[in-house]
Amino acid sequence: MPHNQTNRRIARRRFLLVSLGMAFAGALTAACGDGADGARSSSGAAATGELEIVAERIAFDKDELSAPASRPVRLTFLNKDATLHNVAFYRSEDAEDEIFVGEIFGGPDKTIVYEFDAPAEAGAYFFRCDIHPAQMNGTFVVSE
Ligand SMILES: [Cu+2]
Repeated sequence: MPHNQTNRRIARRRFLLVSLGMAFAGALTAACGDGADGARSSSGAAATGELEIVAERIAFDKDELSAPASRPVRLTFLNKDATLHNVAFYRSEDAEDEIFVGEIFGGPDKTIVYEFDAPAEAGAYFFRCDIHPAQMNGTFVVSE
């Protein structure tokens, strides 16, 4: 009967979804396993697009941030200064074409989490603090 067939199809699809979900969880676990020793490269790069940066005395603690193309980026930004800062990403140093402009906020010792998608094209992009562009800037490296 057609009705039974439909039910079977739905059941099958559900099974597929569950399988995919488990594969995804497995991939996440594997990715976390890579950083289990707590060691991070100076670029803050991780397979998941998890990044960290700190502002202190009108300077960032790193001049390079790396993320995989087209993946969500989650940047945890700690502002140790009372001064207003942000992290803003642009396609080039002229800062005309924005990728993501983070909210400007003041510390001291306050954290904000920025979430955005990395560009689809691999390459070297640009980031800066919009308040102190000359002192606080770096390269945003997007890899395949
Ligand atoms: Cu700043």
